[in-house]
Amino acid sequence: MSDKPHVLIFAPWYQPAMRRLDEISVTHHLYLASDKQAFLEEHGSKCTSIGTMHHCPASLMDAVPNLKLILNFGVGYDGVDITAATERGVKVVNTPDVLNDCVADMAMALALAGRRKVVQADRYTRRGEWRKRGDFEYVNNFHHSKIGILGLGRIGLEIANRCAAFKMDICYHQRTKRSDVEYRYFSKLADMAAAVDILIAIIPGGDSTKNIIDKEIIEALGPQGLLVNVARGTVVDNAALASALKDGRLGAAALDVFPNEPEVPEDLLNIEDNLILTPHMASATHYTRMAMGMVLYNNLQALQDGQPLLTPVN
Ligand code: NAP
Ligand code: 8YV
Repeated sequence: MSDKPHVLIFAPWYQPAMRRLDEISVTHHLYLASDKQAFLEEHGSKCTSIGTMHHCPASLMDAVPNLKLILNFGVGYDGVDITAATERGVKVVNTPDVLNDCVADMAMALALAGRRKVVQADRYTRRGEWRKRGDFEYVNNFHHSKIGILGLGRIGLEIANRCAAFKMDICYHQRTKRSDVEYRYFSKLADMAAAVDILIAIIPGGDSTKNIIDKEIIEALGPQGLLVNVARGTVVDNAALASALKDGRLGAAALDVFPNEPEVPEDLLNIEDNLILTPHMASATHYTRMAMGMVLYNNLQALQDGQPLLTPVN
């Protein structure tokens, strides 16, 4: 009989990385089951790990009585009930660092496209507007902009590195001032929003950051301002955002994340002129997704070998 650990897959991730996982484990794909209850009754007790992306409720942990480890494909784990896991003696691991460059690249792509209206200009050209109406509208510089990074953590620092190459004036807000960087620190998000041209959100989701970018912050950013959200959909009050974009109280926005994915709020979908939307793809390159998968693979192997976990969250 195989001594491979059994892993209950709640949400599957990048297929080539899933296939690597199959080398060292037996995977049970709950999301494919039509009768989830019956599937859990049949396979739950033999599984010692759950594989997921961002979400794992306490009820699922209870359906896996021999659970030791939750493998979270992503650095953000706001939907994993960490308290419930800890209470049950279950460890959670995530995938930090290996995606920093990739997510920072996407943040810059959205900021650059948002500021220079690249997507809107593409539509303008394809629709024959250039011929009919002449030159596309004039926009603001990207280089030399004032940029505010909300969350100067692992990914935020990589965004700052890229902004430096664009000769930007870089500042940041988070709860703790860093002692290892020279960038200007704002202890109040509203003050930073009022001072910058571009605000990039790259903080964790969850209750402590819910709607942290509210009407006040959006209006402080103002009619020439650009908001980029590559954090979590929950960090922005999206109704306030849609309203401000429609009547020009905010210049533009570019969003990679939404509160209830893959749903996108209807009032955002209807805004084209000053809003760019992407489907939560900031880490979605082959290389990075494989690297994320390998972090989980190595954690599972460590558990099997009785070695310390590599990226524990709790
Ligand atoms: P990290 O290294 O932990 O950095 C997060 C930063 O946010 C920290 O510097 C922290 O500083 C700050 N922060 C936390 N809570 C805050 C609050 N309430 N108010 C203000 N600042 C706060 O995390 P990371 O690896 O850079 O990842 C950040 C997040 O990006 C993830 O949690 C995830 O949600 C998101 N993400 C999205 C994608 C995507 O595909 N779009 C990909 C990867 C990650 P303080 O503790 O000092 O406040
Ligand atoms: C996702 C992310 O993991 O790491 C995170 O927190 O949001 C992304 O890298 C990825 O989209 C798979 O859900």
